[in-house]
Amino acid sequence: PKPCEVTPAIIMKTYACQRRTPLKHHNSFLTEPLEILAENAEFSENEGRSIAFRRSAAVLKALPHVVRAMDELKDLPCLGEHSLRVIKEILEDGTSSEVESTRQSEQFQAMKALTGVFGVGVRTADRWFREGLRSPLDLIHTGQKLNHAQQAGVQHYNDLNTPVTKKEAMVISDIVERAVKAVLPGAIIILTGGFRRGKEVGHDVDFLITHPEEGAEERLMPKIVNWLEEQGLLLYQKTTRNSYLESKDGPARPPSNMDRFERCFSIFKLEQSKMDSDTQVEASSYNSSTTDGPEERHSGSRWRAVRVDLVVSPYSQFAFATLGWTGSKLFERELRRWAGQEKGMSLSSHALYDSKQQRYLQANSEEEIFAHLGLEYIPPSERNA
Ligand code: DCP
Ligand code: MG
Repeated sequence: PKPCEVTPAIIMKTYACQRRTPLKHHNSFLTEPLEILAENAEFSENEGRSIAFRRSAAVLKALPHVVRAMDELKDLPCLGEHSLRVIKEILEDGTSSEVESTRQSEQFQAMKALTGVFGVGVRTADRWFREGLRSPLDLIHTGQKLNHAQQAGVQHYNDLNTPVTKKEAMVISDIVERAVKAVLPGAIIILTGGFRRGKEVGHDVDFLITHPEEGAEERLMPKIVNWLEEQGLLLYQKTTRNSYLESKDGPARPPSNMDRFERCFSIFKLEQSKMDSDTQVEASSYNSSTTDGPEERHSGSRWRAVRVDLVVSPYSQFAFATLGWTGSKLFERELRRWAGQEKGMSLSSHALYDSKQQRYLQANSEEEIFAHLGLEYIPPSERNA
């Protein structure tokens, strides 16, 4: 597809990975409603529809100005009929009736509340919804059978749905750095995910860990986890082993978008200093339905639960892992789509395979991967598609 000219000055490329998308943009009044529809489509497992809304929103995020009229959109890519209808309604009336009725619907609200429990996916939430459950408290009251992750998810529901601040992410960075350096000197740790893109808050904190000596990182996670557990810093953890080497399912692309690194899904117990905890106590009393904690949370809370993802990568895959874990999710998806559809290549968080040359392309940096893909380098702060 050809890029389209909007005004003489603006060229909007088709793929989100060809564009710079800053964190703060001019059209939240349009992108937020479109993302509600995307989320609702995900709740009904309609992936195509959800991606279409997300791509529309991403185009508007990349515009350098506020959209005021429909004719400003006529040459932009990715805006489907349905998205255009929603945008038109918002420009004319200030709101979209479809978006507002979705937002108010019992199903959307229940799915949002139930998938907001750590360890609960769309399938499970939908089954519960059809059984008449509407909230995490309903799970407790009806005595639903929950796995360990979900039990932790219900127990720490309020904390885990309170955005993690940059400051909290930095405190956790220090802890993770201490843990990793204690069990493997010389290891490299980077903060990835939304915080690497410059976000001020996140739903979790993501770290990628490697070591310059290939192989030194093998089976590292259990050691990190032991160290953290000995210090009493973990409320929950589940470690999965690296299955990339053993996997025989072909070049670069695992069956799902999930990668196969050694990984730990965890919930940290984050101690809060006296000063911070005063504001935190106020914040948690503000959340009405409390399911949190064995400890007294409203009077004497000195800690909060925070979701932390740890990923260990071999050094040779580190650039791919860094690119794959920095996001945004749509940016990642668009990178893989670009690689496949435009370049005949297959990109994952482990490797880049060139089907024409029938070989893997090595890279030591994100810049080299963009170059292999024939893309202009986009820094993390501009990957907020
Ligand atoms: N990622 C991905 N596909 C997945 C899971 C993760 O592409 N199925 C990548 C892109 C994400 C990054 O990993 O940006 C981290 O995932 P998060 O869910 O933590 O997303 P963010 O960190 O971007 O946002 P949040 O602030 O919600 O944590
Ligand atoms: Mg994250």
